[in-house]
Amino acid sequence: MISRLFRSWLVLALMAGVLQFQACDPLEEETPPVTEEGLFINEIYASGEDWVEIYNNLETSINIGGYFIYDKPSSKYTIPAGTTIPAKGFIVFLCNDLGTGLNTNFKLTSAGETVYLENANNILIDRVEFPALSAGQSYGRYPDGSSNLAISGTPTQGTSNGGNQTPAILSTIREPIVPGFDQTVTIKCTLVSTQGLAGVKIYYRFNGGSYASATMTLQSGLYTATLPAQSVVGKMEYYLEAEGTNGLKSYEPATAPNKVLSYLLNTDELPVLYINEFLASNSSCCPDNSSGSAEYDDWIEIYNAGSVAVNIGGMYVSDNKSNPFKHKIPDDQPALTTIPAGGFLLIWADNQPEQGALHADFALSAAGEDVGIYYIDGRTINDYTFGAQSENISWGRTTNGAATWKSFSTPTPGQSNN
Ligand SMILES: [Ca+2]
Ligand SMILES: [Ca+2]
Ligand SMILES: [Ca+2]
Ligand SMILES: [Ca+2]
Repeated sequence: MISRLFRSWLVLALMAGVLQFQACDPLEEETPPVTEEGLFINEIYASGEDWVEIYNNLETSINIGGYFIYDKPSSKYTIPAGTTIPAKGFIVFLCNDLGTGLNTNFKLTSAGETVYLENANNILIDRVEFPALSAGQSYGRYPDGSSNLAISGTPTQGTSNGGNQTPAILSTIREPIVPGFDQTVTIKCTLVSTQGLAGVKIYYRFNGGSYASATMTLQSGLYTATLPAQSVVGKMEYYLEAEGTNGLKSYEPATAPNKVLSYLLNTDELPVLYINEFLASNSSCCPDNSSGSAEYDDWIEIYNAGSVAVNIGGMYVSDNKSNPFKHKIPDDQPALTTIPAGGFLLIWADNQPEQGALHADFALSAAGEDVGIYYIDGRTINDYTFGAQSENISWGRTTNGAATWKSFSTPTPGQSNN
């Protein structure tokens, strides 16, 4: 059908002698040209309090009332009348769904998308496709209004981006992920770009006090440092700093040292908890009603085989044994997260942590994967690797806490399997 239409169109176009292939290609999604108007989407922040900064590169102020800013052409936000940007100045739109004043009617996704700026005559004047951004990172033009776009570790909301971006830390690895006593710990990181990088440092302290620092050196492509072994119970806190040759610094976590990375060395006896039953493919078994409507979500049942109640707040659940810290159970709602001796607790694996303390930010794969519960320091309390699962049939221990597993055509979420 499409190819027949295309052929008819081609014939008509050739007959008319106006074959402008690029502008008229019916098979391509419409990507209108950008008209140079001296205005630029100059910087974008998309992880948390989202915003878009517009820069006026002209020598005169410009009234952008009636212009449009949007991430979906079907829902454009109209910039209020009278909104002006001074010569060589900036204006910031908060992307928060409010849809009034300098608050747009859309939010941005930290996974990356495209933002558009259009004038009052619906002519596209700028378009920026940004990549995935972590907390504390922005994507912008260096220098302001140029075509050089980069991720920076130092957002400059409403002010000049400067000549160079600050090197941004892309990811951090800890080896081992669950350190033990008398063990050195290696921290590695990668940077978004090493352009304009002066150096990378780690700051660390054990059980409070002031931070010591060490230079991270490039080893096998990763900036690497070793934290000293510890022989006593306590908490190691650390954060990373990347400094640019422009003197600007960025941090991981972005708000360090207010927020830092950490690990615990702990000798608590582990509670006697079991992954007792789970359902990885739910279409009609048992609804999660937390949102007010029935959601057929995956779930995990935990059984407390011990003789005392256990509050799992501050502990972790995960669907990946190599990442025990995947989802932390909130530690401020003990009434929800305490399992009585001999009792059961249901955690929804629904990727909807906003639905409450008993909702994990992962789901279970019906093709099979891991499911586990881990102590506050990451030590394994109990985990299990499962194979392919059937719809609405759970997999559980028989009897509660026992080593044998079987399928349950009548699942018992939050109730005894016996
Ligand atoms: Ca800026
Ligand atoms: Ca849910
Ligand atoms: Ca999963
Ligand atoms: Ca059960």
